[in-house]
Amino acid sequence: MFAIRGVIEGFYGRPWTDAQRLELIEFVAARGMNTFVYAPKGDPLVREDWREPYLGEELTRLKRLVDQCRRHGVTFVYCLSPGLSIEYSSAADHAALTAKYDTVAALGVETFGLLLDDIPIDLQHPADRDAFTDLVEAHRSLIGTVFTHLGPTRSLIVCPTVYWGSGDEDYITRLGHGIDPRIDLFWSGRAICSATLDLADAALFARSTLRPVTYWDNYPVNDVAMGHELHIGPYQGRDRHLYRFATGVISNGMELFESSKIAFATIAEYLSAPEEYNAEESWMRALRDVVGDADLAAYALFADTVRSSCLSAEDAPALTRALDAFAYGYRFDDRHAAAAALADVAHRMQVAADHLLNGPVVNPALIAEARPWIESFGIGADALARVAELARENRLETDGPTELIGYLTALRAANRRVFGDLLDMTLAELTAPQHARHEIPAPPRLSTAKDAS
Ligand code: LTM
Repeated sequence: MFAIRGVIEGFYGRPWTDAQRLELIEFVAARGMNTFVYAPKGDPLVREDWREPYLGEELTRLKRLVDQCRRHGVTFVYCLSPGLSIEYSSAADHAALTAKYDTVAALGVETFGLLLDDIPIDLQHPADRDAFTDLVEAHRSLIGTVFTHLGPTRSLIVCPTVYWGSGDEDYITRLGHGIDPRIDLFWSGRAICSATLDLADAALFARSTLRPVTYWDNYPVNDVAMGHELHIGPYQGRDRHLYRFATGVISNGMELFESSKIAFATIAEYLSAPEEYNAEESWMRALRDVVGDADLAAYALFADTVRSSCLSAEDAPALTRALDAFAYGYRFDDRHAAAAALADVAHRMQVAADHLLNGPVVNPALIAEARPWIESFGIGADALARVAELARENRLETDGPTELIGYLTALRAANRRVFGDLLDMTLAELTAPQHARHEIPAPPRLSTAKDAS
């Protein structure tokens, strides 16, 4: 198993509530994870206003999280992200930074993060340009100061500014060679959101930086340009032997707290037993775990059409097969049988959408978060039912363009990535003659890792 198994609240957007964090710590601990990294980009005391001290209620809130972690055997990692404004050569800034760590250390925290991601790569302060040749030198100096200050009984993990890529870039290599080998480094793999985490990359990273990688895995996070995606698909593409080359994996969550639990539950299984891990089987267990037995069939049907993410090349596998069969049957075989089979698929989807949207459901918070995607799923189901009906009545070519255009327009306007490109392409083809007469917004596409930075 991996030594470090956990979750990072490290996304842009509205941070989780304290009640959610307390629940999360219990949730992940019960599933074998052992680390919670506190690093919300939207908490001003962590990033924008990192110099501001913790006072009163803010400190009490943090203490509750620390205590919850202790109760559940989870390591609480407290992070600061000073890189937007810090003057690397300033003694006053060093004092502000270490004082803030000291306040948190007084709560019993022993593991700290210094996050230097998403900051300017050029030194901004004139004094820093005089003091250091470049960012690497400034970072080596700052990391050394913090590590020395924390002392030998505390641990430090750093997120470098170049936290993805080949693993042997000049910045990361020089950084690794210039900091104490006991300091851990986060890395997100080949890309910001990496389709695969590979042994060869991990080995190269270790050789370049003189330490094994600690993965900051940007899944299921869906912030910034990924907001139209809902990352509830299987956790896959991670080598089953990665634990031999990496200290661990920390999964970056979505602002959508309940939905993130699906990923966390299946990631917890991978991290505890990577060699036995089966992505699809684990995913089903995670769905059952979070969704509940009563709604599993409906939610699983929906979730199978919402697989799009950096991890998945498949958008909606079951529906892809159904539409392939329909297209073949309609054109080359028994047209009415093809229409009947598609009508059956569409009906099951309509029933599932109706059940999820109109309840009652076991986990209402989960369904509330996913509602916009489930609504698009419902529109898609209705569109497919109409396709089947038109096909049965031999009107698909004649009336399809006018009768189906509304569904396509509604799906594009909703801008929620359901069915990947599959249904959009199907409806666009069936309605092609109507396009000139309607202003149809461009379809939402899968965001790229670059979009997400
Ligand atoms: O991934 C890292 C190290 N930093 C940020 C995250 O805070 C953000 O959540 C992800 C996904 O957008 N990308 C980043 O660059």
